[in-house]
Amino acid sequence: MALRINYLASALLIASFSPAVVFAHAHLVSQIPAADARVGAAPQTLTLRFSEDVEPSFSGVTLSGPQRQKIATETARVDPGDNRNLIVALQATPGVGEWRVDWHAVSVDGHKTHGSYRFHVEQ
Ligand SMILES: [Cu+2]
Repeated sequence: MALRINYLASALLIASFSPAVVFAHAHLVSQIPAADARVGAAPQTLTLRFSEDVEPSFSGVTLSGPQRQKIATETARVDPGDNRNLIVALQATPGVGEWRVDWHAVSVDGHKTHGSYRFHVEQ
């Protein structure tokens, strides 16, 4: 009986310390450039901030331009100190116009999420 109670207590303790593993999906919280932003300087990298830690090797973006041209990206990585920040370096500079970011992410609990947003590069 004591053993069983210990087991339950341990399970509860583990659950209370790892809510991300138990519940969470990685939802996009914010991004740089921000969704619907009009930026004067074209970005060299995209930073996507998620609600949970993400696995960079299973997460990334597709960047599509005003003429549906695509800009290739480097392999996605995360901030060394914060696995909620996905950082994607661009292999070329986006020109003037509206750009669409289609993102996909896998959180540390293995769940997949995806979505898209746009930003605008001004002259
Ligand atoms: Cu999840």
